[in-house]
Amino acid sequence: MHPENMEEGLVIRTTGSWYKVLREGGDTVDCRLRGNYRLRGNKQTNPVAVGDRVGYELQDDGTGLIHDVADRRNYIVRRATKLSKQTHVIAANIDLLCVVGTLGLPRTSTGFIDRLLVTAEAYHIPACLVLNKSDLLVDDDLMAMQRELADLYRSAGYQVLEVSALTGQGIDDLRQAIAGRTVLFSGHSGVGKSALLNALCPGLDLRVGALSDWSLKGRHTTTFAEIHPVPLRTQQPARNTYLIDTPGIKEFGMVDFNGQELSHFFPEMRAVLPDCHFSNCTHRHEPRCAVKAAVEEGRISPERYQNYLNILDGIEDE
Ligand SMILES: Nc1nc2c(ncn2[C@@H]2O[C@H](COP(=O)(O)OP(=O)(O)O)[C@@H](O)[C@H]2O)c(=O)[nH]1
Ligand SMILES: [Mg+2]
Ligand SMILES: [Zn+2]
Repeated sequence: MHPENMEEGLVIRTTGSWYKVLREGGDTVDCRLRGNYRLRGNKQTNPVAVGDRVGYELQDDGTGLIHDVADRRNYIVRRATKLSKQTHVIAANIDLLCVVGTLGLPRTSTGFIDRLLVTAEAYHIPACLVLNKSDLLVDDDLMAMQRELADLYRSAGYQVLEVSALTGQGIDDLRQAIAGRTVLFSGHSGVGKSALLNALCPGLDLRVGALSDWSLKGRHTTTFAEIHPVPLRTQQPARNTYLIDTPGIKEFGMVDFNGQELSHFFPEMRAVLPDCHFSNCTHRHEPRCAVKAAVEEGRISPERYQNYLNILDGIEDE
């Protein structure tokens, strides 16, 4: 190996055995993994994911050979298959998870939002909630509904941004929140993730609304998370912002934690846990439970508590 041919870069796309790696100067190199590269353990099906920083050897034909993958600050996974304990790393080294939801169509449930937020907490990824399609709040009832939803998550400790990709409402605030960071956008298909990315960065030109994730699967096309490096005009000095779209990924995998840990991933519950009488309290029906007391006194939302119980039941069923 010639050390002068070694370079470092950021993986921005993976397709099968090829990895598109962004170099310092802004151009990309197509890389493959060195043949004898070893998987770290066997729990994860893919050794390299978008967001990984890799060291590669530039070869005469212009492609690269990946020699090593830097330790990850964090990463997020989904199950490799529905029932398996093996996981597929969706993306690594994420600064912020934007959970995109809407009261328009397809309406997002708090149950879905909470599953994503819990996953972010479990993987040490800061998260915020983006409520898109605010232009569709055409009557007082809908407006009140969004205000309540926003209040629910603000009181749980999350930043909430009320936006519209269509009218541009709130887009400047969202741009401020993500500037200079690596941001993963997640949410149901159709909530407007691609439209939001386009609104944040005109010129990105992502396809909006055209293909459903289902029809993509129907054509046996596998979709992967992809990083879009974009310059945002808020940034002084100009640094890249890395936007990650996750087409076709419905749910992250809650694979790496157990029921005992779950309440730690609800920030407002975490704050009162030390006051539960039993240190292994599940906050279901144990006496002298500080979480239940906080729900009864209105300090923790009954809806978040119910979602906690639902997720707990799901974990214990496995
Ligand atoms: N009214 C309204 N429609 C939107 C907004 N954002 C996206 N849409 C529409 O919602 C549909 C799905 O958008 P898309 O960005 O493809 O969603 P994705 O599947 O989450 O990437 C498209 O028909 C968009 O035109 C918005 O802020 N307001
Ligand atoms: Mg999309
Ligand atoms: Zn308790």
